[in-house]
Amino acid sequence: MNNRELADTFTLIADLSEIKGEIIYKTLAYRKAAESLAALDRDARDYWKEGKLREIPGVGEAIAEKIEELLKTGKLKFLTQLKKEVPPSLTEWLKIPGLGPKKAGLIWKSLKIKTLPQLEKAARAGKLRDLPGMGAKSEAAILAGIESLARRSGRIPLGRAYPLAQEIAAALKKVPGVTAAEPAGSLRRMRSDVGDIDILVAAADSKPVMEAFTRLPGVARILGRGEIKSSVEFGDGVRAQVWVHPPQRFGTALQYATGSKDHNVALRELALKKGLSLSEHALKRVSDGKEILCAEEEAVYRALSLPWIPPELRENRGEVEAAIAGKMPDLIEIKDIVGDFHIHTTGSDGVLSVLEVAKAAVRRGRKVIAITDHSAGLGIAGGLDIARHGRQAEEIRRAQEALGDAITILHGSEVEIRADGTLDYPDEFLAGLDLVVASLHVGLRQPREKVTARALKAIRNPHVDIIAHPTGRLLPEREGADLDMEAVFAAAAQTGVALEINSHPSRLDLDDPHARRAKELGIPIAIDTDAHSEEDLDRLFFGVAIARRAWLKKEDVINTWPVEILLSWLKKRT
Ligand code: DGT
Ligand code: CA
Ligand code: ZN
Repeated sequence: MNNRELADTFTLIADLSEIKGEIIYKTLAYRKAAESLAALDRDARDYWKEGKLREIPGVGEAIAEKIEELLKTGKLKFLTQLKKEVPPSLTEWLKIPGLGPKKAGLIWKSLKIKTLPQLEKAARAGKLRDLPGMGAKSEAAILAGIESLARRSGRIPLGRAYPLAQEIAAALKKVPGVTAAEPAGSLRRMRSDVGDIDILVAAADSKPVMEAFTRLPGVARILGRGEIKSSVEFGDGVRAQVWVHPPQRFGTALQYATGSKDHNVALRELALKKGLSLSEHALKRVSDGKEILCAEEEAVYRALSLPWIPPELRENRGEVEAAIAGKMPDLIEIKDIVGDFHIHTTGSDGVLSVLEVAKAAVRRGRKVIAITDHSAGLGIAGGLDIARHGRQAEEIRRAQEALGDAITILHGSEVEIRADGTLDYPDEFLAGLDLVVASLHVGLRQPREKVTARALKAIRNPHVDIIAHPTGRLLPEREGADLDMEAVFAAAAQTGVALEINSHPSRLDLDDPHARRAKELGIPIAIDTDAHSEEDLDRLFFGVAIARRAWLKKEDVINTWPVEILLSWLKKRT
């Protein structure tokens, strides 16, 4: 443990003790110790070795013993016990402006809740105002605090960051002397949201690159400018940084900057076992200090006797082990996709007619699509009632005739799961449709049992083929419903319904951990665009990226199946 980690540990002890209701002078002592550890000029470990821990300001006998235990074992029995008494998730609450440990403790003990979403829910439901010493005013202040916290966390949806990163890279590629410019970081790993944009540039001379980078259109502030690295902030608060490395070292630099940090740590450990040290600049033989330069990223992995690992997998979720074992999954690619089963037209809230959207799909190589306009109950989207749905059949028939065997157009529906758990159309009607997508748009904030029961009911309806955007989350601001996902997965595995990865960058729902779990359970996955316009069809790219992060292969995804196989699957599902 270093000084920073020691300091964080004592701050945590102070926070938890204070929430627990410990007397104030004790918690103050922990805070004082944390402060002096953070400000210490030398390693606390040196003080310990010299037997001088108690010379650190604010460190008395009890705290010195705790530091010693932490340095010796990396753990602290006292803290383990404390965490059993006070849920550590409560410390999240302390980041909310206007919510201190005393109030946090009161809310936790009286309402038996312990997470931030639970707190937000309780505040919205007006359950905080009646607690002793609170009122409607402090409840509103807590809600406002939660909202400002969410704004401050400031992660950027991939859908905003990705195009910007491509523009930056393209602009930097044009700078004389630049041989490569590639996005790295979480964006290259295709996380659904990113903290900032990292760009790697290969050039012998960094000056013109930094010059061009800091003058990019839209740059509002230059946060730092150096020879290797510069960072800027755009007008909307998005931050980007660029690293410049010599071309012969670009491979190691790109590998490093792509991360994730945990993946890099795993690689470094593997390198050490092979007598190599790996840094962002080079691989180095530990025995004689000789550098092995890698101009390409593949060379870094090759030097460690590994195949190149796709960036989407680099989260240290088993990819290094799989690479060592020669078991890298053959990940799904966008070219594998032949179908799109969630598409809107002017029948509800889309902007294209059936014929227009079908032609646009043909241009993108799709062989089969389902037209799934909203059902009538979703008033906001001008859904189809049964009579209008019937008239749409005629429009589909004409479009099919016009396009011949270029594409198969299925007539489906995106049927609303109502707040009471029933579907918007009766079963007899659903039975006659080619394909049924069911989704939750309303009542997303219902309690866990209720909203889960609604999802399960739809999953168990034999006419439903796909559950769209299962959690209902909206990036960046709206969390999904409080679903019991294991129950959802168990029901889906049982009925064979497909769960969707919705490709819209503001959804990307299922997310990758959920999609991976679903695959493990043998649940078919759909990757759909939920297109409302032509450009939405191109967003499939994001859905496929999430699928790759979930380790999905071609065969796991129903949109890759040949049309006949898909049709026979649908037929079996009634
Ligand atoms: P973000 O921006 O929060 O979405 O996440 P990343 O993964 O882009 O992380 P960022 O921007 O802090 O750093 C970019 C990359 O730099 C990261 O993916 C891996 C590398 N990196 C950063 N810090 C460390 C570190 O402490 N150790 C190692 N091995 N790599 C690091
Ligand atoms: Ca980043
Ligand atoms: Zn939709």
